[in-house]
Amino acid sequence: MKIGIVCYPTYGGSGVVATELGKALALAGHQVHFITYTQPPRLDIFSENIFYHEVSVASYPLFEYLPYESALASKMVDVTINEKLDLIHVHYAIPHASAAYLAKQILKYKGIHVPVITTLHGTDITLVGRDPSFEPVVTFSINESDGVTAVSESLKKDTYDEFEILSHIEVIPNFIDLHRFQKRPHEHFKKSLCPNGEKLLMHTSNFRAVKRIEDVVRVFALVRKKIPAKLVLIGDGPERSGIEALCRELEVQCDVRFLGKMDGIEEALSLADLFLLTSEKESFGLAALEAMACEVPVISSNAGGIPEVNIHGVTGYVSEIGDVKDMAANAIKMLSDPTLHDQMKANALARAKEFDIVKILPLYEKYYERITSKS
Ligand code: GMT
Repeated sequence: MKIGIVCYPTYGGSGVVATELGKALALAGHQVHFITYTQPPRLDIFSENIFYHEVSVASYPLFEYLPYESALASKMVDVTINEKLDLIHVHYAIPHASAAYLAKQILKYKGIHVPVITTLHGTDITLVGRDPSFEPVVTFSINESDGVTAVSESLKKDTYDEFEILSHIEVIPNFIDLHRFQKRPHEHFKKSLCPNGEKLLMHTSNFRAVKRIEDVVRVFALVRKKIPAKLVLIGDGPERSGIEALCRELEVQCDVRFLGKMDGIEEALSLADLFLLTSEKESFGLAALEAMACEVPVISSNAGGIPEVNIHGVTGYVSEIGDVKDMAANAIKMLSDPTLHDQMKANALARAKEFDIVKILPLYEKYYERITSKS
């Protein structure tokens, strides 16, 4: 098939899922056309089946806000006509689903029909999409999509609860490339971070408020009172300086390292003894799955779809959002019992294997066939 993929070119989340899906589809023989405003970070390979179309928005003194959605719709029209796309798959509803609707209407006037599939990723529904400034457009463009998928059962439920959705939502969970995400022995690096054999706790995210990174630091401070430990925080974003201040306030700053945005995140994850994901909202928790694939058990909140990935008492522990005492108690229990810790590492890997891209890719291919043959 010839598939257009529209996404945000981000380091994590929906952008990574869309990029990795496109790469896997290309490997499976499909022709994949990425349509974004800049090259996605993980689109770093050469493949005869991958094409990249940049959306550029012409600026004009009148524009206080650049009309990206119009430029995106125009680019979708152009790519669909010239590359003869069979399907457009947009990731993250805002503004991709409504831009796709516009493109579809324009193409209809030209006698071309192209089905649109929208994949909902999380904050497009649970946070931003609910805002009155977006809600009517989100509802409309979801209902007008030929196919809609959500990355977890929890997100599907939230979508039906929050919006007046008339169409069926298919759950296709996120996935992992187990060749890339696997434990790699880097003992020398671990030794430089934890010279006295301290336990290494880790968190990766975009440092937005919704991640509740203050809970990560508070859990760490409680663990460190009982067990020698270090904390590594990977990523960057608006909450970073507040988190640095909290580390100083709790007097843990000398045991916390901020590594910023990293490309080879799997190298760092391989060093961790435990991964923390304390989010207030999380439709899936791809970061937790990446850690689990590197044999790292997860201490998490019970937000959204996290419990569909991290199984309480098996691959780690799940606590109520904000219950830092329970999270710390679980972390201490796991880290002070080597047998339990080893079992949870093995369980984490076994669970990650259930989300192997090799298993999930055919679900998307079948869904594509279903939607294109129906419309
Ligand atoms: O986590 C973020 O804030 C980024 C966000 C995105 O849209 O890129 O991630 C969402 O999509 C990911 C991929 O499907 C999910 O794994 C994340 O759980 C989800 N984030 C939230 O729901 C907050």
